Amino acid sequence: MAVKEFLSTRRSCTTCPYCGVGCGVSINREERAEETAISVSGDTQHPSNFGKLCVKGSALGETIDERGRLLRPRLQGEDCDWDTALSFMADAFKQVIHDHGPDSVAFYLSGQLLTEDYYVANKLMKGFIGSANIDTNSRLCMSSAVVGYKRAFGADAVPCSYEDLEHAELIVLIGSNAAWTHPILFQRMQAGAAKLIVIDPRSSATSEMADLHLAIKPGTDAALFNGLLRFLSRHHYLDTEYINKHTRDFSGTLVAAQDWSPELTAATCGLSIEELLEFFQEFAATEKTVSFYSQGINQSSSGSDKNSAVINCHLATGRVGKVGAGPFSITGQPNAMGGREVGGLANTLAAHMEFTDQDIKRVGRFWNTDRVATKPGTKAVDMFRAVESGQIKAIWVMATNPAVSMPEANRVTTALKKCPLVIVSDCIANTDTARCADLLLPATGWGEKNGTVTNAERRISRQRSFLSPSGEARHDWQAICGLAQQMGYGEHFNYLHPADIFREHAQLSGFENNGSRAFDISAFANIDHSEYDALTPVQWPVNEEYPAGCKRLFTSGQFFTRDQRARFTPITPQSPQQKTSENYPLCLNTGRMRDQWHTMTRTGRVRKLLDHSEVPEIQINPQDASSYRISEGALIELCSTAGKMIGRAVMNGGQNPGEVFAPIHWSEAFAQDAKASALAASVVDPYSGQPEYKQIPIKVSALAVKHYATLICREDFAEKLWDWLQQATDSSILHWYRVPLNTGYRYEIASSQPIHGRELVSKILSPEPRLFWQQLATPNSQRWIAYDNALKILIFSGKNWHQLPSRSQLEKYLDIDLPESPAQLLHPIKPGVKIVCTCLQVSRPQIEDAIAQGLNSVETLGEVLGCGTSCGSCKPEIASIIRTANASEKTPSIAAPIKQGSTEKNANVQRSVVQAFIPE
Ligand SMILES: Nc1nc2c(c(=O)[nH]1)N[C@H]1C(S)=C(S)[C@@H](COP(=O)(O)OP(=O)(O)OC[C@H]3O[C@@H](n4cnc5c(=O)[nH]c(N)nc54)[C@H](O)[C@@H]3O)O[C@H]1N2
Ligand SMILES: Nc1nc2c(c(=O)[nH]1)N[C@H]1C(S)=C(S)[C@@H](COP(=O)(O)OP(=O)(O)OC[C@H]3O[C@@H](n4cnc5c(=O)[nH]c(N)nc54)[C@H](O)[C@@H]3O)O[C@H]1N2
Ligand code: SF4
Ligand SMILES: [Mo]
Repeated sequence: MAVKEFLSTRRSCTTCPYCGVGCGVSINREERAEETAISVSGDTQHPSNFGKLCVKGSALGETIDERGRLLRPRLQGEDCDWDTALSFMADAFKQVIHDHGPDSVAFYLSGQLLTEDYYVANKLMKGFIGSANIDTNSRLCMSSAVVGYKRAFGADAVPCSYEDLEHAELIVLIGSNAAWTHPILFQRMQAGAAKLIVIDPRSSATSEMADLHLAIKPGTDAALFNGLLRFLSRHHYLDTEYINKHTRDFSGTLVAAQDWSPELTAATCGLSIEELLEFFQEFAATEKTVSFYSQGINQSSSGSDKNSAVINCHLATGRVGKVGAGPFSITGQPNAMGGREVGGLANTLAAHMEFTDQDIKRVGRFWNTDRVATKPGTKAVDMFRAVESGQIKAIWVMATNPAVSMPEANRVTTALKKCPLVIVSDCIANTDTARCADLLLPATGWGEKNGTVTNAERRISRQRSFLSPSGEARHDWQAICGLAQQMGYGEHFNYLHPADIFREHAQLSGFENNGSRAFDISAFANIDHSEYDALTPVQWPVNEEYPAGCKRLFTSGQFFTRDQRARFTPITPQSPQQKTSENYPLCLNTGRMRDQWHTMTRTGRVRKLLDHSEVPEIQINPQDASSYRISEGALIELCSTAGKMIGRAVMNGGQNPGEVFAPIHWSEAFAQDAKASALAASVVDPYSGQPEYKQIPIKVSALAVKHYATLICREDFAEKLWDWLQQATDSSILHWYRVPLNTGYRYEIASSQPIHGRELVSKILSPEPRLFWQQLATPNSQRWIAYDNALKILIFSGKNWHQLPSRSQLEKYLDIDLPESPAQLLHPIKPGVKIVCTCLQVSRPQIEDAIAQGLNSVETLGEVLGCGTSCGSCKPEIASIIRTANASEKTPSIAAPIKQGSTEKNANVQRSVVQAFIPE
């Protein structure tokens, strides 16, 4: 990737901005011909990844160009300068607060902010505006885990280290698809010797690699762990000494679990007694057990209790704070943990302090303010409800895309559009949330930002800037301090560098702490700029007791409760609040794909990351598909009480009948009606406020598509086409999605009417630019090409999706010189293929061929084809293809591979006359 202004001289070390693994990234500057280029590789010195990167991390270099970036502030749709933006904002905030009080304003933040951004945002809202209406997308992600830890340990503190995954003899993955979502950690697990047990209703890349997969009924994890607790007690696996010495409330908790016999538990969870007992035995007998859990239990209307149910089993066996053992909640975002440290959640104050009189006064003393908020603010779902009802009149959304990711996403979008003042800070211009903004503020992105993040094992690492800001983008902390200054709080926000903020954050963590709060990095209370620049990754606490950081917490069995004992929590398992019914008979599970990050604002720009899955693929059991008359690859519509979503059906025998899986990544910026969160009702856990995203009752039907079209075009037409499609003036368009290419876009359109390419384009581009058109008609398809001195638009339409040409081949036409006879480009092309290894572009058919020739292991396939030898993220999928191939030698497979592209080679194509249109 060629870059303009590279800040450091040669090599620079930073941290990946995606998942909570927090891999170290090494940036190398290379001088090539007349340009500076950078290359990205894993930082071999970083203790989280030791030089490895997954596919998303490896593609970071392709996300840093300016295409699609928001480059200057925009007020009511017009560019403006920062002074105008900040004074507009300050005046509006002051006016709203004056008229309606501090709780009429809100900040909605993100686990993708740096700690320094987060710290000043929290200080401004809770310390000076005087409201706690500041919440974050971590509410959707980690808040049930926070409740679980606080209940048990008296602090939001993760006991384990990544190293424990290597020391463990058993790893129980509960509601985690780590092979895709925490790939480098998953590789570390596999490098160790631990047995893997996966608890997940569906088969995933992770369960493919497991020794035992418990495909439980959705939402039944609490019953499973209550059953385990009872089993541990009945079969004398309790660590009674630990329970007596270091915990409280055990007997009541055991009583609550008494009814959960293996029979009842197995029936509730939909498991056989044998598999249930196998899990119980393994857990009971393996001292070194790590439970590794994530959204499968967090995103639940009883997520807090599910977290507690898991932790109960660890306390009961004394498996906390020991090498290779512990309850390990795994954070999703790169700085979810940092947000929890500074007080990004509406119900905590700052530096692990709460809304108690003592803490409110303490924070007030430290910040030198008498305006500290005195009560918790609104949690995310309530916050957007308050925006809807008009209680909140001004909201600043930063580094998150709630119009896509919140439950009832369409309702949230409408609420934002209605809200008198919406400010959105993002590095990308055209997000669904940005389109609701009155004021858009350009933020620096990864590579430009400078600060710290804390990963899932409490490890603080530096994100370092190696590029100058794009356009007029500013760091988020600068924008926040800019507002604070204009609002009259300047002396409290006069930081010159993120190191100044980090130092204050470290001082607050140690302020009147005396061992009472887990989060303590007071060893950095005097850190200067050069020490901050040189900071190496370190796990908190970092204080007098642990000057070099601390790997494992609670090793002495002492916790942050008043009596230093951990607490058991009695659990009564609850079923999901959203229940299937006659009208909504299927249970929708939503989650992540391997190569995309959330709402795709960054990963969606990298062409090769779309190869793995370029459209929302909805996984459905073949039995369900046949009862709803859905065929492989058909466009289907999912409807819930809250909304609808469209995607492409993928038959998957690893998906239980009655259950459907949809990816969360697509937004209006990429496809029509493709937001999974539009389907989720705003049902939340009563303690954490985290939404129930994993069990959404839906119905499904096939779209009545009569015609399909593939359209390749250059950038200049793409945006107009997008605007037109978004306004949906043509009711015959049933669905569209777009794929960003290197030099343009590809659109896929499904319609209830025949699609005439030239007419379609003339509707959109009026007046139509002077282009030359040529058309080719075959029995199965209509094709058009438009060009001047280069190819501008290419359209293939037809009745059968499978008969449209290879998209990847078509895309290449944008990068070649126009042939002398442009109509040549209308001729048939070979079918497209599914890419499995994104790094080395190895396709599924290539792998299948090689297996047929006798290469029967991931390693040998890697040696011959190269697949899986770069980042390794695709290895579970390769293993699964080998298994499918081996199984299909015996029986026909139910999980049919996805077929793309045409079978035109065999079709009897009769060419009709090529007509040339030349505009007057
Ligand atoms: N590639 C990629 N990686 C990511 C992200 C991304 O966007 N893309 N996002 C990051 C973020 S922010 C997060 S929070 C993490 C999330 O990481 P994960 O939690 O691993 O990801 P999900 O796909 O949301 O869900 C995990 C699994 O929970 C299962 N599940 C659903 N219902 C239940 C249930 O009732 N019980 C159990 N036991 N399991 C259930 C789902 O089938 C799914 O396989 O990923 C992080 N990593
Ligand atoms: N149905 C369903 N919905 C879900 C989930 C689910 O499993 N199912 N998972 C939930 C979870 S766990 C999460 S974490 C959320 C994620 O959902 P979001 O947070 O809404 O998704 P992102 O795409 O990560 O949004 C981040 C935005 O910040 C921008 N950005 C990136 N870096 C910066 C920066 O430094 N500064 C600024 N100002 N902007 C920046 C990006 O361009 C992007 O627009 O989705 C939640 N929603
Ligand atoms: S596992 Fe991948 S996405 Fe996560 S931090 Fe490492 S490189 Fe980034
Ligand atoms: Mo998340």
